[in-house]
Amino acid sequence: MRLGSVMPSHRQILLCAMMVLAGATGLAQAQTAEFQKGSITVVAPSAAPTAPGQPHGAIFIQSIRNTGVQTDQLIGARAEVSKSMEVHRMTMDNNVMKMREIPGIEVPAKGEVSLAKGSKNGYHLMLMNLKQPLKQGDQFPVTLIFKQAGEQQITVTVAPPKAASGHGTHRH
Ligand SMILES: [Cu+2]
Repeated sequence: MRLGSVMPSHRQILLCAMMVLAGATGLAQAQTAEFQKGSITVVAPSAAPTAPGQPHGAIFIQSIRNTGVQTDQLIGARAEVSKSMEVHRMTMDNNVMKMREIPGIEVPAKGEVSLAKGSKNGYHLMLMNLKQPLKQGDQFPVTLIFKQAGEQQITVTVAPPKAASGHGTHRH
């Protein structure tokens, strides 16, 4: 029936328009991005916007889940936007924030680890020597390297990271 075939397409157009609107206002980002490969799922990776001239950028990840029975380890990463990437841990030492490169972050079997901003463990990834500033709303590909699972492609969105608790400015 003619009416029956017209109605759904109108609904599809409306849905499309709503999705475009949501994207334009940033509401689409409210949906949690997940990147799954094998037993590893990377949830909501984001990078903090950087000011012009700021040499390094930080990447935070809400959580990395491991559904496997074997403990894995995030041992490195790379991205086109920076010369190199480092796995970092931030610690508070007499109210002074320090960060250093660490060999890896354990992702427990049947468990998860958080690299969220402000999480107690202080884990994050560092984009060393950015080729250009990171602007809010930009997205860029990153390759994570796991000891067991191998390489995993994710898309990182530049957005002010949701802090679990205030940790002040991120400095080197
Ligand atoms: Cu760092």
